[in-house]
Amino acid sequence: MPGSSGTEDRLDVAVVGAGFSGLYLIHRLRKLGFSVRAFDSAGDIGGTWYWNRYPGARCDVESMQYSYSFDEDLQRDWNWSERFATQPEILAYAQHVAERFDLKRDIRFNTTIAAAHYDEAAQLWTLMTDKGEAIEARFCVMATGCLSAARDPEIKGAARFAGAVYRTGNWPHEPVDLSGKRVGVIGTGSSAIQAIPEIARQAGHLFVFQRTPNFSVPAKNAPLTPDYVASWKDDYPALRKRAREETRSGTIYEFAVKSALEATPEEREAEYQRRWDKGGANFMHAYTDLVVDERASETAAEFVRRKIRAVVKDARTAELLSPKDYPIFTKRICVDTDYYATFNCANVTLVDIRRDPIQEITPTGLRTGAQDFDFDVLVYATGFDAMTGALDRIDIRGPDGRDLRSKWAHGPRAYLGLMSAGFPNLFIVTGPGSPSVLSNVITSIEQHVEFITDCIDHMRAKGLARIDPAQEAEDRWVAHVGEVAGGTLLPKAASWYMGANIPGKPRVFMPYVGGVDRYRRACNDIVAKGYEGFTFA
Ligand code: N01
Repeated sequence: MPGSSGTEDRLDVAVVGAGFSGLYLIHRLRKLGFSVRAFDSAGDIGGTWYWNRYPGARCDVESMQYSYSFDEDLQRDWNWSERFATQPEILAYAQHVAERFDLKRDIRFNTTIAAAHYDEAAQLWTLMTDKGEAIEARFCVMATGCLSAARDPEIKGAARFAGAVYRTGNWPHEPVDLSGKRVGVIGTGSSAIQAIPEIARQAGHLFVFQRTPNFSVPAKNAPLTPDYVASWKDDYPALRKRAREETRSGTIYEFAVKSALEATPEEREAEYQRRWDKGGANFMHAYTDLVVDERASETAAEFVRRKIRAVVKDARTAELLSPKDYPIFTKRICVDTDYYATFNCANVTLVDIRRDPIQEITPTGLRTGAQDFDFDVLVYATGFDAMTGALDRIDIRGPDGRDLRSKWAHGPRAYLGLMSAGFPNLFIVTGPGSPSVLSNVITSIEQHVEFITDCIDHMRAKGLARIDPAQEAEDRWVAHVGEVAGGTLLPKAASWYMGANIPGKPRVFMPYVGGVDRYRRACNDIVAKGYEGFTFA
């Protein structure tokens, strides 16, 4: 590749990313005897949990399930303190894993991979860092994450703001003191919904600029009790197996057995209330038809709207916070602590930028059509170029020079979300077309890492140098992903699942809605049939 200023050792596998995918890849590949190195732009491990350090950042999957299951001693030894772990605790867990398995010696930090080109004759990927170094590897695995390309919206005047600017998706590592400050937050997605109550506690005044309200359920977070921990640890292998093989989400919830429309209004009310009181995303599993039937979904949506009206004292603010133009659960459900109640605080103002859009950012705040807002600190909680963004930032080229960006210009195309035809020996962990963001992502990561590493091992055993999905297998899978999504309400929302949050991004439903159980069976079946749909050389 032109511009190269030196070559590292030739690796069996180069891994891009040192989050939960990258860490497990290193561990597994090393155990199989392959040479592997991971590269990450960050200064340390953790991926998403390295960058998203905003106040209030936590996982919305329960700690006992949001962790690796591949090593029984690891899962028994680690002790989570709360039902929903904080970002620092999850990062401490990742550090523990890295130390326990001595993973950091095979990671290069502060290293951004800018390009990856495949040389057919040499059967090698050459990865180019942003500093112009080249790394050669037989296989390249993109462990780049689904929500890792944070984005600032393009708003006129943004560069002129004279105060401090922070981003939830790339929060400073040093403490940020917001006490007494006037703060403006743009965005009301999961990140903002977690950050807003915490920021409101410190700020002199907080302006929340909301374009689209989100549905949020209470976390009811609490310290874990020894009994609850024991109920998991005593049966961890079986419970993990169940989560992997028998659930759609890779997480054990109380799964519904009945349609919302078959239940009486009184039964529904009691069931929604029971789940609301228990807290967390378990709420969305109350009935079987909540993501497939709009009338069923509306019963859950109206329950949440009534809760908002009951909590938020100002009726106009309550109405603004109540989503009405998309079915509940078609955007990722948010899980909060005190979000709606925060709008009762005298120092918090909700600004409806749907009706009165932001015109520009000014040196002292921002201006909508009707009003000027002055603040000292601006927080972008404006989300990510999800699922494809991190890959799009790398110049990935196959043997014929064709780049992945052009191939995916009308939407991502990948067989099982794992490989894209025309890009041999290039794997993607939790790529578009896999359950990924619709699941407990660590469950999905483990399954993908195991598939990929087993495949590379299989190739070594059979003396095979090159794997590429067949175009027709990929086309069939992409059509299947679309069909399954089309059978649900999910494509009805302008969500990041659909690419709708990025101007100009094709509107394609990207994750696989079929469930991790069904997806895993499909993968296993394909392997059992000699990697059906893949071509080897
Ligand atoms: O991002 P989002 P996020 N002008 O895209 C608004 C995971 N996550 O970082 O909807 C004004 O959801 C945008 O408005 P609209 C989780 O999967 C998990 O919050 O486009 N506003 C929206 O309100 C989640 O779904 C956890 O109208 C603009 C917000 O910014 C995913 O990450 C915690 C705008 C973006 O919301 C992403 O969540 C946090 C503009 N130009 C995140 N552009 C947990 O595990 C965007 N917005 C708990």
